[in-house]
Amino acid sequence: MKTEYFILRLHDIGAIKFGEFTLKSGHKSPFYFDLRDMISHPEILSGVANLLVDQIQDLDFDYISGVPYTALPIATLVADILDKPLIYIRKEEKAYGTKNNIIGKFEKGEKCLIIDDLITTGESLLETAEKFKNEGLEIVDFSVIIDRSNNIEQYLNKSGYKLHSLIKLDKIIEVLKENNRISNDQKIKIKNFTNKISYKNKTGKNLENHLTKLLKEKIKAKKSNLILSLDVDNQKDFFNILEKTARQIVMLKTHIDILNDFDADFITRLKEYSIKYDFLIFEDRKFADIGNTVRKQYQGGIYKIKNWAHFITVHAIPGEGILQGLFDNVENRACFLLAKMSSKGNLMNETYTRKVFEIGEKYADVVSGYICHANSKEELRKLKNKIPNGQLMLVPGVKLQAGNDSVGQQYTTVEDAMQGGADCIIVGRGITDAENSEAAAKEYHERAWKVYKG
Ligand code: 5BU
Repeated sequence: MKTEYFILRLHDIGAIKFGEFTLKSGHKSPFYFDLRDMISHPEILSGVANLLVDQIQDLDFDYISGVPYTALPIATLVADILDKPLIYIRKEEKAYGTKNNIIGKFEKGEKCLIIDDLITTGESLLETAEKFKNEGLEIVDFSVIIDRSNNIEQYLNKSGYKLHSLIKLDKIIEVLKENNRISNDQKIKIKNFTNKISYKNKTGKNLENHLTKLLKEKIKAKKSNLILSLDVDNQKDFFNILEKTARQIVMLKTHIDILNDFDADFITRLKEYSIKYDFLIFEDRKFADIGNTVRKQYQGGIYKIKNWAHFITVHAIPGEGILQGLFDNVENRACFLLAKMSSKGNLMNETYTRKVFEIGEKYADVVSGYICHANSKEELRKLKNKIPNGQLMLVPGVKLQAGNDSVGQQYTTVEDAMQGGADCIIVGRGITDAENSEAAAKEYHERAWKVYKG
Protein backbone atom coordinates (compact mmCIF):
# COMPACT_ATOMS: atom_id res chain seq x y z
CA MET A 1 0.00 0.00 0.00
CA LYS A 2 1.30 3.47 -0.90
CA THR A 3 1.25 6.25 1.71
CA GLU A 4 -1.12 8.36 -0.43
CA TYR A 5 -3.64 5.55 -0.68
CA PHE A 6 -3.30 4.89 3.06
CA ILE A 7 -4.12 8.54 3.83
CA LEU A 8 -7.22 8.41 1.61
CA ARG A 9 -8.38 5.17 3.24
CA LEU A 10 -7.93 6.69 6.70
CA HIS A 11 -10.12 9.56 5.55
CA ASP A 12 -12.71 7.09 4.09
CA ILE A 13 -13.11 5.27 7.42
CA GLY A 14 -13.34 8.48 9.47
CA ALA A 15 -9.95 8.11 11.15
CA ILE A 16 -9.13 11.60 9.88
CA LYS A 17 -12.00 13.99 10.47
CA PHE A 18 -12.61 17.63 9.68
CA GLY A 19 -15.03 19.93 11.52
CA GLU A 20 -14.76 21.51 14.93
CA PHE A 21 -13.40 19.43 17.79
CA THR A 22 -12.64 20.51 21.34
CA LEU A 23 -9.27 19.21 22.45
CA LYS A 24 -8.16 18.28 25.97
CA SER A 25 -6.35 21.62 26.11
CA GLY A 26 -9.63 23.45 25.45
CA HIS A 27 -8.56 24.56 21.94
CA LYS A 28 -11.03 24.14 19.09
CA SER A 29 -9.36 22.13 16.36
CA PRO A 30 -10.49 21.99 12.68
CA PHE A 31 -9.34 18.33 12.41
CA TYR A 32 -9.11 15.21 14.52
CA PHE A 33 -7.28 11.89 14.25
CA ASP A 34 -8.57 8.69 15.77
CA LEU A 35 -6.89 5.53 14.50
CA ARG A 36 -8.65 3.13 16.88
CA ASP A 37 -11.12 1.90 14.26
CA MET A 38 -8.37 0.72 11.92
CA ILE A 39 -8.71 -2.74 13.48
CA SER A 40 -12.13 -3.06 11.83
CA HIS A 41 -10.51 -2.79 8.39
CA PRO A 42 -8.06 -5.66 7.92
CA GLU A 43 -6.62 -4.38 4.64
CA ILE A 44 -5.76 -1.00 6.22
CA LEU A 45 -4.33 -2.64 9.31
CA SER A 46 -2.07 -4.98 7.36
CA GLY A 47 -1.22 -2.17 4.92
CA VAL A 48 0.02 0.09 7.69
CA ALA A 49 1.90 -2.78 9.32
CA ASN A 50 3.77 -3.34 6.04
CA LEU A 51 4.56 0.36 5.68
CA LEU A 52 5.98 0.34 9.21
CA VAL A 53 7.99 -2.79 8.47
CA ASP A 54 9.56 -1.09 5.42
CA GLN A 55 10.53 1.78 7.62
CA ILE A 56 12.05 -0.06 10.57
CA GLN A 57 13.33 -3.38 9.28
CA ASP A 58 16.95 -2.23 9.04
CA LEU A 59 17.06 -0.78 12.55
CA ASP A 60 18.79 -2.57 15.38
CA PHE A 61 16.36 -3.88 18.05
CA ASP A 62 15.51 -7.12 19.85
CA TYR A 63 11.86 -6.53 20.80
CA ILE A 64 8.88 -4.66 19.46
CA SER A 65 6.38 -2.90 21.66
CA GLY A 66 3.14 -1.06 20.95
CA VAL A 67 1.64 1.55 23.26
CA PRO A 68 -1.83 0.29 24.36
CA TYR A 69 -4.44 0.40 23.14
CA THR A 70 -4.39 1.69 19.56
CA ALA A 71 -0.82 0.79 18.61
CA LEU A 72 -0.79 -2.65 20.22
CA PRO A 73 -2.59 -4.62 17.47
CA ILE A 74 -0.43 -2.89 14.85
CA ALA A 75 2.76 -3.71 16.76
CA THR A 76 1.58 -7.32 16.97
CA LEU A 77 1.34 -7.56 13.18
CA VAL A 78 4.72 -5.88 12.72
CA ALA A 79 6.32 -8.23 15.26
CA ASP A 80 4.86 -11.18 13.40
CA ILE A 81 6.13 -10.03 10.00
CA LEU A 82 9.63 -9.30 11.35
CA ASP A 83 9.60 -12.41 13.53
CA LYS A 84 10.49 -10.41 16.65
CA PRO A 85 9.14 -11.00 20.16
CA LEU A 86 6.46 -8.58 21.36
CA ILE A 87 6.34 -6.95 24.79
CA TYR A 88 4.15 -4.18 26.16
CA ILE A 89 3.47 -2.19 29.29
CA ARG A 90 0.12 -2.56 30.96
CA LYS A 91 -1.82 0.68 30.88
CA GLU A 92 -2.82 0.64 34.54
CA GLU A 93 -0.12 -0.15 37.08
CA LYS A 94 -0.68 -3.40 38.88
CA ALA A 95 -1.48 -2.91 42.53
CA TYR A 96 -1.27 -6.56 43.60
CA GLY A 97 0.62 -9.79 42.92
CA THR A 98 4.01 -9.66 41.23
CA LYS A 99 4.91 -6.07 40.47
CA ASN A 100 5.51 -7.01 36.88
CA ASN A 101 4.27 -4.20 34.67
CA ILE A 102 5.76 -5.48 31.42
CA ILE A 103 3.89 -8.24 29.67
CA GLY A 104 6.06 -10.69 27.74
CA LYS A 105 9.51 -12.16 28.34
CA PHE A 106 12.63 -10.08 27.90
CA GLU A 107 16.30 -9.87 28.88
CA LYS A 108 17.68 -6.80 30.60
CA GLY A 109 20.10 -4.76 28.48
CA GLU A 110 18.41 -5.62 25.17
CA LYS A 111 16.88 -3.10 22.79
CA CYS A 112 13.19 -2.46 22.28
CA LEU A 113 11.56 -0.42 19.52
CA ILE A 114 8.34 1.33 20.51
CA ILE A 115 5.43 1.83 18.10
CA ASP A 116 2.70 4.41 18.66
CA ASP A 117 -0.13 5.69 16.52
CA LEU A 118 0.27 9.46 16.95
CA ILE A 119 2.87 11.85 18.27
CA THR A 120 2.13 15.42 19.27
CA THR A 121 4.16 16.57 22.27
CA GLY A 122 6.20 13.39 22.67
CA GLU A 123 5.29 13.27 26.36
CA SER A 124 3.55 9.92 26.36
CA LEU A 125 6.28 8.24 24.29
CA LEU A 126 8.96 9.59 26.60
CA GLU A 127 7.01 8.31 29.60
CA THR A 128 6.69 4.87 28.05
CA ALA A 129 10.40 4.82 27.21
CA GLU A 130 11.22 5.73 30.80
CA LYS A 131 9.13 2.85 32.13
CA PHE A 132 10.93 0.37 29.87
CA LYS A 133 14.29 1.80 30.87
CA ASN A 134 13.40 1.41 34.53
CA GLU A 135 12.96 -2.30 33.82
CA GLY A 136 16.44 -2.48 32.27
CA LEU A 137 15.63 -2.28 28.57
CA GLU A 138 17.42 0.00 26.14
CA ILE A 139 15.25 2.32 24.03
CA VAL A 140 16.55 4.16 20.98
CA ASP A 141 13.92 4.08 18.24
CA PHE A 142 10.30 5.21 18.15
CA SER A 143 8.12 4.43 15.19
CA VAL A 144 4.87 6.36 14.75
CA ILE A 145 2.16 6.37 12.13
CA ILE A 146 1.23 10.07 12.20
CA ASP A 147 3.53 12.85 13.35
CA ARG A 148 1.46 15.97 13.89
CA SER A 149 4.10 17.70 15.98
CA ASN A 150 6.21 20.68 15.13
CA ASN A 151 9.78 19.40 14.84
CA ILE A 152 9.60 17.05 17.78
CA GLU A 153 12.46 15.02 16.25
CA GLN A 154 15.09 17.48 17.28
CA TYR A 155 13.90 17.40 20.90
CA LEU A 156 13.82 13.63 20.95
CA ASN A 157 17.28 13.52 19.38
CA LYS A 158 18.66 15.62 22.18
CA SER A 159 17.27 13.08 24.65
CA GLY A 160 19.03 10.31 22.74
CA TYR A 161 16.03 8.94 20.79
CA LYS A 162 15.30 8.61 17.09
CA LEU A 163 11.85 9.15 15.67
CA HIS A 164 10.69 7.36 12.52
CA SER A 165 7.32 8.61 11.32
CA LEU A 166 5.28 7.30 8.45
CA ILE A 167 3.36 10.47 7.65
CA LYS A 168 3.40 14.07 8.74
CA LEU A 169 0.41 16.34 8.99
CA ASP A 170 1.59 18.42 6.00
CA LYS A 171 1.56 15.32 3.79
CA ILE A 172 -1.97 14.45 4.89
CA ILE A 173 -3.21 17.93 4.03
CA GLU A 174 -1.42 17.86 0.69
CA VAL A 175 -2.85 14.47 -0.34
CA LEU A 176 -6.38 15.30 0.78
CA LYS A 177 -6.29 18.66 -0.99
CA GLU A 178 -4.99 17.10 -4.24
CA ASN A 179 -7.82 14.59 -4.11
CA ASN A 180 -10.43 17.26 -3.42
CA ARG A 181 -11.25 15.84 -0.02
CA ILE A 182 -10.70 19.23 1.63
CA SER A 183 -11.19 22.76 0.35
CA ASN A 184 -8.60 25.48 0.14
CA ASP A 185 -10.36 27.23 3.03
CA GLN A 186 -10.06 24.13 5.18
CA LYS A 187 -6.40 23.79 4.26
CA ILE A 188 -5.72 27.37 5.37
CA LYS A 189 -7.72 26.86 8.58
CA ILE A 190 -5.68 23.76 9.42
CA LYS A 191 -2.39 25.53 8.73
CA ASN A 192 -3.39 28.50 10.87
CA PHE A 193 -4.47 26.23 13.66
CA THR A 194 -1.28 24.15 13.72
CA ASN A 195 0.83 27.30 13.74
CA LYS A 196 -1.26 28.65 16.58
CA ILE A 197 -1.09 25.67 18.87
CA SER A 198 2.21 24.20 17.89
CA TYR A 199 3.00 22.37 21.09
CA LYS A 200 5.15 25.05 22.59
CA ASN A 201 4.09 28.22 20.95
CA LYS A 202 0.54 29.26 21.47
CA THR A 203 0.80 32.67 19.84
CA GLY A 204 2.81 31.50 16.85
CA LYS A 205 5.23 34.34 17.48
CA ASN A 206 8.87 34.05 18.37
CA LEU A 207 8.87 35.62 21.82
CA GLU A 208 12.41 36.82 21.83
CA ASN A 209 13.05 40.19 23.40
CA HIS A 210 16.23 42.17 22.95
CA LEU A 211 17.87 40.78 26.10
CA THR A 212 16.97 37.19 25.22
CA LYS A 213 18.64 37.69 21.86
CA LEU A 214 21.70 39.09 23.56
CA LEU A 215 21.99 36.08 25.85
CA LYS A 216 21.48 33.65 22.95
CA GLU A 217 24.17 35.40 20.94
CA LYS A 218 26.54 35.25 23.87
CA ILE A 219 25.87 31.53 24.33
CA LYS A 220 26.92 31.03 20.71
CA ALA A 221 29.86 33.41 20.82
CA LYS A 222 31.34 32.01 24.04
CA LYS A 223 30.21 28.47 23.22
CA SER A 224 29.02 28.24 26.80
CA ASN A 225 25.77 27.46 28.60
CA LEU A 226 27.29 27.94 32.01
CA ILE A 227 25.93 30.41 34.53
CA LEU A 228 28.10 30.61 37.63
CA SER A 229 26.28 31.30 40.88
CA LEU A 230 28.93 33.04 42.95
CA ASP A 231 27.44 32.83 46.44
CA VAL A 232 30.37 33.89 48.63
CA ASP A 233 30.23 36.48 51.40
CA ASN A 234 33.21 38.73 50.67
CA GLN A 235 34.63 40.61 47.72
CA LYS A 236 38.07 39.03 47.93
CA ASP A 237 36.79 35.49 47.44
CA PHE A 238 34.27 36.75 44.90
CA PHE A 239 36.83 38.28 42.56
CA ASN A 240 39.35 35.50 43.15
CA ILE A 241 36.91 32.92 41.90
CA LEU A 242 35.59 35.16 39.15
CA GLU A 243 39.09 35.76 37.83
CA LYS A 244 39.58 32.00 37.47
CA THR A 245 36.19 31.16 35.98
CA ALA A 246 35.05 34.16 33.93
CA ARG A 247 36.30 32.79 30.61
CA GLN A 248 34.04 29.77 30.94
CA ILE A 249 30.75 31.48 31.70
CA VAL A 250 28.06 33.15 29.66
CA MET A 251 26.47 34.84 32.66
CA LEU A 252 27.30 35.48 36.31
CA LYS A 253 24.55 35.06 38.88
CA THR A 254 24.80 37.05 42.10
CA HIS A 255 23.02 37.23 45.45
CA ILE A 256 24.15 40.72 46.18
CA ASP A 257 22.77 40.71 49.75
CA ILE A 258 25.07 37.82 50.74
CA LEU A 259 28.17 40.06 50.58
CA ASN A 260 29.17 41.44 53.96
CA ASP A 261 31.52 44.07 52.51
CA PHE A 262 29.39 45.43 49.67
CA ASP A 263 30.21 48.94 48.48
CA ALA A 264 29.83 50.98 45.31
CA ASP A 265 33.30 49.95 44.13
CA PHE A 266 32.12 46.38 43.98
CA ILE A 267 29.69 47.26 41.20
CA THR A 268 32.35 49.19 39.28
CA ARG A 269 34.69 46.19 39.40
CA LEU A 270 31.93 43.75 38.54
CA LYS A 271 31.02 45.76 35.45
CA GLU A 272 34.66 45.89 34.38
CA TYR A 273 34.91 42.12 34.63
CA SER A 274 31.69 41.67 32.71
CA ILE A 275 33.08 43.74 29.83
CA LYS A 276 36.56 42.26 29.92
CA TYR A 277 35.36 38.65 29.96
CA ASP A 278 32.16 39.20 28.00
CA PHE A 279 29.50 37.81 30.34
CA LEU A 280 26.08 39.10 31.40
CA ILE A 281 25.02 39.83 34.97
CA PHE A 282 22.06 38.19 36.65
CA GLU A 283 20.92 39.15 40.15
CA ASP A 284 18.91 36.32 41.68
CA ARG A 285 16.81 38.65 43.85
CA LYS A 286 13.56 36.66 43.53
CA PHE A 287 11.25 39.65 43.79
CA ALA A 288 7.89 38.66 45.24
CA ASP A 289 5.91 41.70 46.41
CA ILE A 290 3.33 44.14 45.05
CA GLY A 291 4.35 46.27 42.08
CA ASN A 292 4.91 49.45 44.07
CA THR A 293 7.27 47.78 46.56
CA VAL A 294 9.32 45.77 44.08
CA ARG A 295 9.87 48.89 41.99
CA LYS A 296 11.57 50.53 45.00
CA GLN A 297 13.51 47.38 45.86
CA TYR A 298 14.72 47.08 42.25
CA GLN A 299 15.68 50.67 41.60
CA GLY A 300 16.61 51.97 45.04
CA GLY A 301 18.05 50.88 48.36
CA ILE A 302 21.80 50.46 48.65
CA TYR A 303 22.11 47.97 45.79
CA LYS A 304 20.27 49.78 42.96
CA ILE A 305 20.02 46.47 41.12
CA LYS A 306 18.45 47.97 38.01
CA ASN A 307 21.65 49.89 37.29
CA TRP A 308 23.90 46.89 36.88
CA ALA A 309 22.00 43.61 36.47
CA HIS A 310 20.90 42.68 32.95
CA PHE A 311 18.52 40.09 34.39
CA ILE A 312 16.74 39.42 37.68
CA THR A 313 14.58 36.58 38.96
CA VAL A 314 10.92 37.22 39.74
CA HIS A 315 8.17 35.21 41.42
CA ALA A 316 4.86 35.34 39.56
CA ILE A 317 2.91 34.66 42.77
CA PRO A 318 1.72 38.28 43.28
CA GLY A 319 0.29 38.34 39.72
CA GLU A 320 1.07 40.49 36.68
CA GLY A 321 1.42 43.71 38.67
CA ILE A 322 4.88 42.63 39.78
CA LEU A 323 6.14 42.80 36.20
CA GLN A 324 4.49 46.16 35.62
CA GLY A 325 6.02 47.51 38.84
CA LEU A 326 9.47 46.28 37.93
CA PHE A 327 9.67 47.09 34.25
CA ASP A 328 7.28 49.95 33.36
CA ASN A 329 9.58 52.74 32.18
CA VAL A 330 12.68 50.54 32.46
CA GLU A 331 14.69 49.78 29.34
CA ASN A 332 17.23 47.13 28.44
CA ARG A 333 16.38 44.90 31.37
CA ALA A 334 14.56 41.58 31.58
CA CYS A 335 13.82 38.77 34.00
CA PHE A 336 13.41 35.05 34.45
CA LEU A 337 10.26 33.83 36.18
CA LEU A 338 10.49 31.03 38.73
CA ALA A 339 8.43 28.23 37.22
CA LYS A 340 9.65 25.18 39.14
CA MET A 341 12.23 25.52 41.88
CA SER A 342 14.91 22.98 42.70
CA SER A 343 14.19 22.75 46.43
CA LYS A 344 12.54 19.60 47.71
CA GLY A 345 8.84 19.90 48.55
CA ASN A 346 8.43 23.27 46.85
CA LEU A 347 4.80 24.24 46.37
CA MET A 348 5.02 24.92 42.65
CA ASN A 349 2.65 22.34 41.23
CA GLU A 350 1.78 21.76 37.59
CA THR A 351 -1.07 24.26 37.54
CA TYR A 352 1.12 26.95 39.09
CA THR A 353 3.92 26.31 36.61
CA ARG A 354 1.51 26.48 33.67
CA LYS A 355 0.14 29.81 34.90
CA VAL A 356 3.68 31.15 35.22
CA PHE A 357 4.27 30.27 31.55
CA GLU A 358 1.04 32.06 30.63
CA ILE A 359 2.08 35.25 32.42
CA GLY A 360 5.58 34.96 30.94
CA GLU A 361 4.14 34.62 27.46
CA LYS A 362 1.96 37.68 27.90
CA TYR A 363 4.90 39.75 29.17
CA ALA A 364 7.49 38.35 26.79
CA ASP A 365 8.93 41.80 26.19
CA VAL A 366 10.46 41.65 29.69
CA VAL A 367 10.41 37.90 30.41
CA SER A 368 13.32 36.10 28.76
CA GLY A 369 12.44 32.71 30.18
CA TYR A 370 12.02 30.55 33.23
CA ILE A 371 13.90 28.88 36.02
CA CYS A 372 12.94 25.22 35.95
CA HIS A 373 14.30 22.22 37.78
CA ALA A 374 13.38 18.54 37.64
CA ASN A 375 15.09 15.40 38.76
CA SER A 376 15.08 13.67 35.38
CA LYS A 377 15.62 14.74 31.82
CA GLU A 378 12.18 13.44 30.91
CA GLU A 379 10.47 15.67 33.50
CA LEU A 380 12.57 18.62 32.37
CA ARG A 381 11.68 17.93 28.75
CA LYS A 382 8.01 18.11 29.66
CA LEU A 383 8.57 21.55 31.15
CA LYS A 384 10.62 22.66 28.17
CA ASN A 385 7.89 21.59 25.78
CA LYS A 386 5.46 23.93 27.53
CA ILE A 387 7.72 26.96 27.35
CA PRO A 388 6.59 29.41 24.66
CA ASN A 389 8.72 29.61 21.56
CA GLY A 390 11.80 31.78 21.85
CA GLN A 391 11.92 31.92 25.65
CA LEU A 392 14.68 30.18 27.57
CA MET A 393 14.91 27.53 30.26
CA LEU A 394 17.61 27.96 32.91
CA VAL A 395 18.19 25.00 35.19
CA PRO A 396 19.59 25.40 38.74
CA GLY A 397 20.37 22.55 41.12
CA VAL A 398 23.08 21.09 38.86
CA LYS A 399 26.18 19.12 39.82
CA LEU A 400 28.36 16.50 38.20
CA GLN A 401 26.55 13.89 40.30
CA ALA A 402 22.87 13.88 41.24
CA GLY A 403 22.02 14.20 44.94
CA ASN A 404 21.04 16.82 47.51
CA ASP A 405 22.38 19.07 50.23
CA SER A 406 21.23 19.02 53.87
CA VAL A 407 18.73 21.87 53.50
CA GLY A 408 16.49 20.84 50.65
CA GLN A 409 18.53 21.56 47.52
CA GLN A 410 18.21 18.81 44.88
CA TYR A 411 20.78 18.21 42.18
CA THR A 412 20.42 16.80 38.73
CA THR A 413 23.41 16.09 36.47
CA VAL A 414 24.80 18.37 33.76
CA GLU A 415 23.89 15.80 31.11
CA ASP A 416 20.31 15.34 32.34
CA ALA A 417 19.78 19.09 32.57
CA MET A 418 21.09 19.70 29.05
CA GLN A 419 19.37 16.69 27.50
CA GLY A 420 16.19 17.86 29.21
CA GLY A 421 16.42 21.01 27.12
CA ALA A 422 18.24 23.51 29.36
CA ASP A 423 19.53 26.55 27.51
CA CYS A 424 21.80 27.25 30.46
CA ILE A 425 22.74 25.48 33.66
CA ILE A 426 23.19 27.38 36.91
CA VAL A 427 26.04 26.01 39.01
CA GLY A 428 27.10 27.29 42.43
CA ARG A 429 28.89 25.08 44.92
CA GLY A 430 29.85 22.54 42.26
CA ILE A 431 32.36 25.20 41.19
CA THR A 432 32.83 27.53 44.18
CA ASP A 433 33.49 24.66 46.63
CA ALA A 434 35.76 22.75 44.26
CA GLU A 435 39.44 22.60 45.18
CA ASN A 436 40.25 23.97 41.76
CA SER A 437 37.41 26.26 40.68
CA GLU A 438 39.07 26.97 37.35
CA ALA A 439 39.17 23.30 36.38
CA ALA A 440 35.66 22.72 37.72
CA ALA A 441 34.19 25.60 35.68
CA LYS A 442 35.95 24.24 32.61
CA GLU A 443 34.49 20.80 33.18
CA TYR A 444 30.90 22.05 33.67
CA HIS A 445 31.28 24.31 30.64
CA GLU A 446 32.59 21.60 28.35
CA ARG A 447 30.19 18.90 29.47
CA ALA A 448 27.16 21.15 28.98
CA TRP A 449 28.31 22.44 25.60
CA LYS A 450 28.97 18.93 24.35
CA VAL A 451 25.30 18.01 24.82
CA TYR A 452 24.06 21.38 23.57
CA LYS A 453 25.89 21.30 20.27
CA GLY A 454 24.63 17.70 19.80
P1 5BU B 1 24.22 25.54 44.24
O1 5BU B 1 25.39 25.82 45.09
O2 5BU B 1 24.59 25.03 42.83
O3 5BU B 1 23.21 24.64 44.93
O4 5BU B 1 23.55 26.96 44.05
C1 5BU B 1 22.40 27.15 43.28
C2 5BU B 1 22.09 28.62 43.14
O5 5BU B 1 20.90 28.77 42.37
C3 5BU B 1 21.81 29.33 44.44
O6 5BU B 1 22.26 30.65 44.33
C4 5BU B 1 20.31 29.30 44.58
O7 5BU B 1 19.84 30.43 45.32
C5 5BU B 1 19.87 29.38 43.14
N1 5BU B 1 18.59 28.70 42.87
C6 5BU B 1 18.41 27.37 43.12
O8 5BU B 1 19.29 26.66 43.54
N2 5BU B 1 17.20 26.82 42.87
C7 5BU B 1 16.16 27.52 42.40
O9 5BU B 1 15.08 26.96 42.18
C8 5BU B 1 16.38 28.89 42.15
C9 5BU B 1 17.59 29.44 42.37
BR1 5BU B 1 15.01 29.90 41.49
